[in-house]
Amino acid sequence: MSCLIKYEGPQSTNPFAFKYYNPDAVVAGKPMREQLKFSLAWWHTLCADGTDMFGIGTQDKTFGGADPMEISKKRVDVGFALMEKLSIDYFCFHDRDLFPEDNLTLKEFHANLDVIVDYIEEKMKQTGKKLLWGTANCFSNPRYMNGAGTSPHPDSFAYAAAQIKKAMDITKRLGGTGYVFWGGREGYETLLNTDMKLELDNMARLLHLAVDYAEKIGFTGDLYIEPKPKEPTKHQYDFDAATVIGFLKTYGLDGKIKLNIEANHATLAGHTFQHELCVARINGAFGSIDANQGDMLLGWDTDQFPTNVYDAALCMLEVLRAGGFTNGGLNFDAKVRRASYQPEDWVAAFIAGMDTFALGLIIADRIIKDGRMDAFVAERYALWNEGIGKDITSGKATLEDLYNYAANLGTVKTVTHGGQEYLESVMNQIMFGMNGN
Ligand code: XUL
Ligand code: CO
Repeated sequence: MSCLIKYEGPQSTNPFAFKYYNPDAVVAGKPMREQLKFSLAWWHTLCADGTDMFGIGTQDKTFGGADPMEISKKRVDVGFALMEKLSIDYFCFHDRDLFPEDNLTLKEFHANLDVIVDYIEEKMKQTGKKLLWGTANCFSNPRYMNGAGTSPHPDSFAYAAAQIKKAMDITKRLGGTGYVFWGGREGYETLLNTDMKLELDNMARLLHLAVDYAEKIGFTGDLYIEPKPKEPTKHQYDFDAATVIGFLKTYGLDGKIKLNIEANHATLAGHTFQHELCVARINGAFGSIDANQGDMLLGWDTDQFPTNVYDAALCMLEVLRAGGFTNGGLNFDAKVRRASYQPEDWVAAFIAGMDTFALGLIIADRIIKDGRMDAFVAERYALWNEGIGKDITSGKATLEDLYNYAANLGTVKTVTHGGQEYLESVMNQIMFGMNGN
């Protein structure tokens, strides 16, 4: 585990070297490590053991520990060693990832959590690793079978509030720059038993309480909702970026909560990753990213390590257009396949994901510098800067004006062309380089 994964360049065939991720190389004005801000997800990397609906775990994540406290500390040791080895600067966690809640009372659970947080704080001081965001798992325990903020039972709501308070305290204490709300079971299975209005009002109440508390304790990071359309519930309230933005506006939470966009959640919603990022960006709600990918032949959240360079390039294009990350980053909310049970597989998975996003960044920077895509789009919409186009965007033209204008146009059969195929070939040329490499 100990030796560092180094950048060896695109010619290298060493499985344990970066081919494209060169942490200190400057791309688009900043070193790659600052542009990409990679983060390790505690739950997948240090807890998930490959268990699925059809079989027990294939990967030992006890790391030689015997009891929950020892296992939790070993996870901290391995997590920090892995971050060091891979030059990953950040990590993310759910409260339950740090210590298993099992059948403990809230007080017992939090007392154990404090021991682990002390241990993590010490490791952070030694290594300089940082917390990207924290969150509370308000979906796994049976008390959340109907949701947390949207449960018909107030005890579920109160318990979730308590978990969120503690997870925010920990996030603040560890200097985290973000806090995520993923509405795990905030949704419904059937409207036959559901009061949708009350559930949505209550979800907003819980978020308002959290926003107020973050302000009260002086948490200066960003708060994010992570949209997801389905799984675990059939109909999740945080369906996609547009739905969440509408919800935030309805309940006076816009400007207070941004978005954490996950690639696999985007595709589950029938969107591209780029679409979701673009919706977030143009609404001033772009915050952070859960980097992974789904499988187009499967309809569920496979959380695979991202290896699709095309998608990563379009993602990084949106990130650069948003001005880059501020408090957010690229969190690998991704797990290896069940048969990738060896620690070498886990390292290789991160190398694949990090190289993919390094390539994505390099290509996105090239797209911007090349200028043909932006010039094409500017030209396509140029008529909005003059004549009737300008009268419409400036608010000068009335409906009657437009009637009179249109009445004089005669038949209109051809307008602006799309040029999609041309742009797709430009994209290929930029991806593979003007010299074919
Ligand atoms: C679930 C998911 C979560 C959130 C944090 O699909 O993405 O791990 O990222 O709760
Ligand atoms: Co996620």
